[in-house]
Amino acid sequence: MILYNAHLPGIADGDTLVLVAGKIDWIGAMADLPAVYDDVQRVDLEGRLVTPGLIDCHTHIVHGGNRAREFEMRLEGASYEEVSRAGGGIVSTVAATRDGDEDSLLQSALPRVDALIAEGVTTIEIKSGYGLDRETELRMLRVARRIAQVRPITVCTSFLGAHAVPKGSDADHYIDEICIPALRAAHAEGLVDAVDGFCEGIAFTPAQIARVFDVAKQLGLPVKLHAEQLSNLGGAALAASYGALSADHIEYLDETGVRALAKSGSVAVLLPGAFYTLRETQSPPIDLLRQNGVPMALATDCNPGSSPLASLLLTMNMGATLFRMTPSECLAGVTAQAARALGLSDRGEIRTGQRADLAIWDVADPAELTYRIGFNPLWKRVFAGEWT
Ligand code: DI6
Ligand code: FE
Repeated sequence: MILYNAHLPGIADGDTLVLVAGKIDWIGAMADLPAVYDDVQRVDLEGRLVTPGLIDCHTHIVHGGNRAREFEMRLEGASYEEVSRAGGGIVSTVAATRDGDEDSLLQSALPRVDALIAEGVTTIEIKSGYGLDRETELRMLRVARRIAQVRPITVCTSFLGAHAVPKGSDADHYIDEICIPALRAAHAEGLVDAVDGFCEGIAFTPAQIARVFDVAKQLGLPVKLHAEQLSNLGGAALAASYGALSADHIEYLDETGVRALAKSGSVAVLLPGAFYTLRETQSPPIDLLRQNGVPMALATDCNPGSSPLASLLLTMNMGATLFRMTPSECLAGVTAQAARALGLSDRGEIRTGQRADLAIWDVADPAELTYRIGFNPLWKRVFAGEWT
């Protein structure tokens, strides 16, 4: 397929893309189109903006139930940590997720997935972490894989067994006797693309996370970490020492942590939806990340508690307004940098050889994607060269 009359920012004189066998085969000016493409079907984009398909690199989109009641408690003044210590929070979603079978978890996740797709998302990451037992952790990951069968998107899975300590359990016992064996079982079933954890006072210590990461390393799986969200336990530096794909949240990250990420080449995944929902006041160290050349991605963190957000466009707006990221950083944060956070080198950029996952927008200036609130200017999507 030939897409001509396209607005391709940053590509000098380029107004045409040729897609062949699911990939970008040629980019340039229509006037220079090589004759080999003479018979290929053409579509006039009438000047519309073309970006890579958007990538949501951090979601908990598969989960049972909702936490609207907890939302009300927080409006009445309870903090996220207080709710969590009172038996609400993550462990209440665990009960609802254990109750759901594969089909019901799939049916409840799909409307959220479809909301992302409607805004041009073509790749999403999905974590386990609301099972906290072997059976439910694996079920969540199977549902994540099924999403990629019933929708045209790519799904990358992360095993997040180390998300919370289940009610009545001891954290060390849980890590060694439940979480790590579940990781091995999920890996054996081909369900795991990466391994994640939650390093925090209300979750796991760096030493406990390190035990999970050691197993990930043995299995040849990349790691990432929820780090420095509510306090600084040195989680990002720990993740960096394992060559992590990313450190996520990182509101409380200090300069030592930023340097560690720069050295390991890990991506800083910023989650303004959680910052907004929890009314956090400590912003991630954006200037330090910039100065140290740490790539910044943005993601929804779509989950029922701290970020009930299913819009990557709104996430971009929040990245700008709450974190003062520039609109071009926001766009790179949901394309090239998000791809990097997932270890995917075949997508996220408009470049020859890349997978033809594209979003086509009815806007003149790419900054419009970040600036409007609650408005979706998507015109069409292309998944691996196919219109939808
Ligand atoms: N941090 C988060 O933002 C999500 N998990 C985590 O470790 C929130 C999960 C939840 O509140 O259900
Ligand atoms: Fe998260």
